[in-house]
Amino acid sequence: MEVSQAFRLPGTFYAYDTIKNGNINSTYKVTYREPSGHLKSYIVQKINTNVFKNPEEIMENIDRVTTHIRERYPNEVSLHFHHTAEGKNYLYDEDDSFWRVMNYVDSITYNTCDELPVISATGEAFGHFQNQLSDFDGSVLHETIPDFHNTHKRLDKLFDDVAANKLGRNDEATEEIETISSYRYKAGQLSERYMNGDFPVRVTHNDTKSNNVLFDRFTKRPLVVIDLDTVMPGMAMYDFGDAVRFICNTAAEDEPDLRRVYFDTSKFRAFCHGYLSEVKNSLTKDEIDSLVLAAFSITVELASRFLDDFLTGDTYFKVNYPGHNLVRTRCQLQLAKDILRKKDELEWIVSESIEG
Ligand code: GN1
Ligand code: MG
Repeated sequence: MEVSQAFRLPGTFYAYDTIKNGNINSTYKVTYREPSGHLKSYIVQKINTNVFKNPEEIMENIDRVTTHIRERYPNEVSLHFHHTAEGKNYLYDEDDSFWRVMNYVDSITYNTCDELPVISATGEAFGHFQNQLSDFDGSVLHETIPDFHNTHKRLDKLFDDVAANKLGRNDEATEEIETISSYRYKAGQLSERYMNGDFPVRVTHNDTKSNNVLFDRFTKRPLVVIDLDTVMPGMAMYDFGDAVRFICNTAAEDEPDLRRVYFDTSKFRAFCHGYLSEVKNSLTKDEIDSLVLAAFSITVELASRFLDDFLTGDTYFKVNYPGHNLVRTRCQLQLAKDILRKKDELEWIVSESIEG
């Protein structure tokens, strides 16, 4: 492979696998036989430059963040990016695709997980990540996707696209448009308050799905948080919200059978315990009081992003079949509805997690 050669991986090519996680970039595990005979694997990724318009800026951000973490926590597993002969941690190939290569960490990840201790450990991992970056100066970071989790703006954009009805697809999504419209004010509140300076500006991950934590296959303890493409200044509670949106869903993110989609409160309790054990002394009271609303808001936000992509021609998220983005929308809205229904119980679990 030409890309691996450019990154000067030692040895001869042995095998490659496609890693099918993620809706945006393409990821491969590539294995080389080193001159010693030993097999060594790497992660090779092609960045979707339709989504990440300035991939060089992403690599600069990642370089800064991983350097900071490595300096502060030298004994922890960390991400290393390989450099080309020109000293760059990325490569444009002849088709102008953008590639990067990093160390492969032998590990397991969870797309779904019913083991409460693992869920709690996922909470710890994201809480720890927040702490690792608490003394990192976010102002040096490029805003790789402007207004990425500005729910208020995302909703405005959705309703502009609904008004335009460019592809005439509104009719297929009447109910979903109505539901999001009824949630619009509530879901946009936190991002509004953030813009008004009501919450501290934190350095956040912004894509805290559980499969972005690598676990030791034997001890099932977290090793490292990955996918740093969207590390930017943001709200701590949105990282929490995005994580529980993904983990506490009893079904997959794109489950078509809505009867299977619930927000699991036992999983929520497990995640809260892990997460708050790390950050309960560093988050403000306002942030802690907003955790449940953040889970609702980011779920509605993602529903609106899927729906917007459906209405405007499926150009952002990879889709596996026509209507995939509409199915994703329905699933996220079902989840948001269940979060609202269980709000009081979830608030109670948050306060209980702080005490214990
Ligand atoms: C995208 O590609 P992936 O899985 O890392 C998206 C997230 C969404 C997620 C939903 C840059 O992440 O914001 O929450 O899909 N990333 C980007 O599965 O838009
Ligand atoms: Mg991601």
